[in-house]
Amino acid sequence: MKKITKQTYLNWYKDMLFWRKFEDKLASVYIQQKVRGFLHLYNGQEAVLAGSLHAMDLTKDKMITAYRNHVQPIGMGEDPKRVMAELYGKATGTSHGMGGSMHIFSKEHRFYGGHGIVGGQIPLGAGLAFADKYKGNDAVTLTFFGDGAARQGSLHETFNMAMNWKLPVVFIVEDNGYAMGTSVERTANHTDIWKLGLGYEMPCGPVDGMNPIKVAEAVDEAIQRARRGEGPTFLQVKTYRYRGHSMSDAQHYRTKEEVEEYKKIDPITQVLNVIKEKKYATDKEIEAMNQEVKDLVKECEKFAEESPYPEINLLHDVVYEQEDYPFIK
Ligand SMILES: Cc1ncc(C[n+]2csc(CCOP(=O)(O)OP(=O)(O)O)c2C)c(N)n1
Ligand SMILES: [Mg+2]
Repeated sequence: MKKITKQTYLNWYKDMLFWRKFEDKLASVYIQQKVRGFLHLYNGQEAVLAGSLHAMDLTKDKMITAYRNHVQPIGMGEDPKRVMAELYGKATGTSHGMGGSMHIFSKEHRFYGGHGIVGGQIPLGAGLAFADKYKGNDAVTLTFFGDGAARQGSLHETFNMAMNWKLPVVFIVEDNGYAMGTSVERTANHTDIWKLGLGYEMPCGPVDGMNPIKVAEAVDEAIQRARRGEGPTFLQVKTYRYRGHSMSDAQHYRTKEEVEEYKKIDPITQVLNVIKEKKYATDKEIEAMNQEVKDLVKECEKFAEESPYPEINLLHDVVYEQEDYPFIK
């Protein structure tokens, strides 16, 4: 694995803080109805992404996830201004403003969405990996999904085929404890989701998802296994989301105390504590990073605010059309 250095910690701090503040901004402009539709935020889960990105080769590896998908493309290299503009429904967005919150996509940076159908991306992730294996590309696909999605039947069909064909894919369940308001405890007779891999003899296990180092180590091992041609791995990464499922969630299913407990092991605080302990940055340098993050979020907001809406004619460009389609007159 790439060494975890002082620079890694500083990058993790700045990136995770930016992702969090970027989404805090989204929450506030959502209330002002500048962003419409659904909005599922990632606050609290940042270490899963930070650790995974550290283990990936960003020149070739791929990523696919569900609808909690605003910061992953940024991590993969997409311009955050374009992501913010997409959420505003503006023409400068990643899909010209026609996808919106749940459908961020960046083929250029190998980020394949952004999927609203729970678990829909599990077979798609295996499909991306199949294509790479078929074409002889040395790439691995990281397929993320939630604890709720892990209970979809398509997971089993996908796991079977992925193991049978030894596809270069890493399946990562981001277990944030809840599927909307339904806790993991309520949907199965045990909470060790990683054990679903055992039935397929797929290497699998649990991971501490509040610590980017733990995530990086586990994902690195899985990626190396896939690169050696030994097939998939299934990781249950235990994490937590601080905000509601989506913006309209009264959160009656959990206590404030529970949220506060997780904030004590917040990934950003954990990384900042190491930076302070090891004197990787002075208070002044940390303050400068905080300011840089604030400025960048502002820049994204300004870009989205000032961008135009797409031309109405663009709508026709994204509708499938085939003149000789045989089934309609
Ligand atoms: C097939 C399908 N069923 C139901 C829904 C409604 N739905 C949207 S999100 C969600 C919960 C999924 O929870 P989880 O997989 O744990 O992901 P998280 O939101 O926690 O990231 C449900 C049931 C849906 N979008 N698609
Ligand atoms: Mg969940």
